[in-house]
Amino acid sequence: MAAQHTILLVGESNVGKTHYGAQFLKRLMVKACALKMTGAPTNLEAFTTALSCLTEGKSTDHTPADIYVESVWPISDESGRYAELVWPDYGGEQVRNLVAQRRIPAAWRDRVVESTDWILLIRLHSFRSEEDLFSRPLQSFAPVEAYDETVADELSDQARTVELLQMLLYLAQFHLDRPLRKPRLTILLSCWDELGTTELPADLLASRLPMLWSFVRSNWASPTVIGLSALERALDKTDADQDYAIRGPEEFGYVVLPNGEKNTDITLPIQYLMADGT
Ligand SMILES: Nc1nc2c(ncn2[C@@H]2O[C@H](COP(=O)(O)OP(=O)(O)OP(=O)(O)O)[C@@H](O)[C@H]2O)c(=O)[nH]1
Ligand SMILES: [Mg+2]
Repeated sequence: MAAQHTILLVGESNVGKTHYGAQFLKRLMVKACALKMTGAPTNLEAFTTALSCLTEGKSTDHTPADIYVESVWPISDESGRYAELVWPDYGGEQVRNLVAQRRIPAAWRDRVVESTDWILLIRLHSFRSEEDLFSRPLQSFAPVEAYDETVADELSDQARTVELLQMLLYLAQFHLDRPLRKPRLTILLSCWDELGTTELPADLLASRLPMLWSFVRSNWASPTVIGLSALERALDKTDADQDYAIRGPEEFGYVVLPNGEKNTDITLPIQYLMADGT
């Protein structure tokens, strides 16, 4: 029987959700990964534009803010486990609005409750890391001078991400008296190629976003942090990358596994979730 893996793929605008979805699908279609497509995928429309742009060596557009679509891909892994992967694509503003408006649309609540696995995409390169308690020594906080209300009202990117997880956990009504095993949490540090680092993904997250990392580790039994470069390099919307056009987009992209090993199979984060049972 096919286990259903409904992925709650959470990421704000511009973190790389659409390009990862398209590259993942392309790998499945040309069989360039350990996962196999075992039946007909549905709702591929969400990714067809992205797929044709990538084939030409171009990047695709921002997903409109009001769009939410789910594509269903029947897959199996090398040990014969089956799953139906429900992969969403949507405009990332929706995620930002959840926190900003403190209101959860009913459709998002259902998604949270029904999801089996949570994947959070964070693009560290575009994270603003303001000075806060976690980035400077304590003594530099005193004395308090001018209090700038315009700045004070706005959460830092890091605080907003913690707030988001907090809201999702509350919605799903988990008992947090013990670290969670289900849903599993995978954090993908997207556009890894931009970071130019050799650090382990979890170490990088811990040093760049210590408050988020501490929150995650105290609420999940075994969170996984993986570096993801779905494209391997920056692409332009109009100026085609010849290597892509010649070799095909499936020749590009990699993940950096928790132990630091680089692997070109960008479906590995999902294989891990499948191997862990349902
Ligand atoms: N360098 C690099 N750029 C990437 C990578 N993945 C995506 N990008 C770029 O990042 C930008 C955002 O990617 P999208 O996939 O459109 O992001 P999104 O999360 O779908 O954004 P919304 O649709 O606005 O929610 C695009 O300009 C991509 O070309 C990557 O692995 N490396
Ligand atoms: Mg998108």
